[in-house]
Amino acid sequence: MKLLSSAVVLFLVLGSALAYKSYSGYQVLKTAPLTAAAMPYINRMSQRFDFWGTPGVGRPATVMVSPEEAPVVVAAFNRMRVAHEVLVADLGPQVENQRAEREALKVSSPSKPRTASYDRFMEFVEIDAHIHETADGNPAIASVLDLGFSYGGLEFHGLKLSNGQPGQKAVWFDCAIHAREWLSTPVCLRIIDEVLADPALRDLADWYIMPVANPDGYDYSFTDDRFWRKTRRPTADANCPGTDPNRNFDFLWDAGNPTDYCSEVYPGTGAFSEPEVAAMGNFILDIADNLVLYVAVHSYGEMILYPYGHTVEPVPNVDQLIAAGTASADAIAAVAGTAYTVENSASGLYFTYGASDDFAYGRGAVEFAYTFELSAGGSGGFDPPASQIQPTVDEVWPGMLALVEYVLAN
Ligand code: 0X9
Ligand code: ZN
Repeated sequence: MKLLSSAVVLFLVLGSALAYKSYSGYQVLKTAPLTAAAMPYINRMSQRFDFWGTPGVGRPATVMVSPEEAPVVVAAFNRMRVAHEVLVADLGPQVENQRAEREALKVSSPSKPRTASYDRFMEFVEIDAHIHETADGNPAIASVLDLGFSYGGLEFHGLKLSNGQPGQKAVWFDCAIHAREWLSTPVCLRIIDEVLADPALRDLADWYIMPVANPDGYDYSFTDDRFWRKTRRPTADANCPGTDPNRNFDFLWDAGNPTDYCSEVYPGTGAFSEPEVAAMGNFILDIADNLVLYVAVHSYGEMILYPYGHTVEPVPNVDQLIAAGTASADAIAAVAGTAYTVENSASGLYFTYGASDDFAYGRGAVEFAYTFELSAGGSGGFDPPASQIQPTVDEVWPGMLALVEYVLAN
């Protein structure tokens, strides 16, 4: 009997290790700071290859390549005179080590967390339980935002924190719409902790917070593939499921997106084709009258990006957007010196269509809309160690607070 159960345990451990995508032989290439002349080319390349972070003029770009892609990308960079170097020669060991570390830290009963954890990355099921417990334990303040179900049948939940006064202005934060950007979720969890603890914050505004805006993708990045970005709904190409939710919003959806199903920025078959994006977008429109601030938390780049992503033409309240963004960046820098830049999403000549911030601003008429790109970490950027969570939330929360205070005072 003992032998049998050991065999079962061994099978399960090996099974889960085998199921996890191996990045053995994958590389991360880093370019020299990009020139404006290189940007049209980088824009096109980014539709086919997995660029990490937001490429921009004057900044190096990083791109992850499989063993098959590496020679193609290297040859293309050489032909286009884009200087580059190998940043990570083999992603495999790091991905595997971090997975093993997570297994070791795993809690025995993930559906029962009392508090948010900042010493490890929480799984979807834990976060969902945490959201429910928070609402159940604080019925006068907290309620579950029920946005239905993800394509894969996970409950699509956020939290509303409010003093209950009707007609209050509202602020919105969503995290992990890109599955692999794990550092973002703890930022949302920290906002929840702070607003729960401080009635004055609830007197400022109603707070809408979605810690995991892409449940299927987030869960899949824990169980199967560390660098999964998109949703999980199948496409017409059986080899390439998933849509980039941040290209699927109903704002300029079809203006310039790729049609390649395998692209990391594949925008879906139509605006709001993804159930999660439709639910979130429609909810934002429902509360848009009261919503004064929309924030999407992503990684990485240490940037506070404001609309629009499809043009470098300044929007009407650009000065206010910059002033509020700068107040936030200053508050972040005051903690540990991390320098976030405040930029127009397209200022690096990296153009996007159908993104959530532009939707909130352009369709929802939410006056202040931003994407925060947090710090990079780990091998090349997208797999920060758990030890980076606490310093990140410690410096970003004051930035979020300064932003909210600025927006509500202006
Ligand atoms: O490209 C994106 O969706 C975001 N960068 S990421 O590396 N996290 O994928 C940036 C979105 C910024 N907003 C717009 N471009 N509208
Ligand atoms: Zn992102």
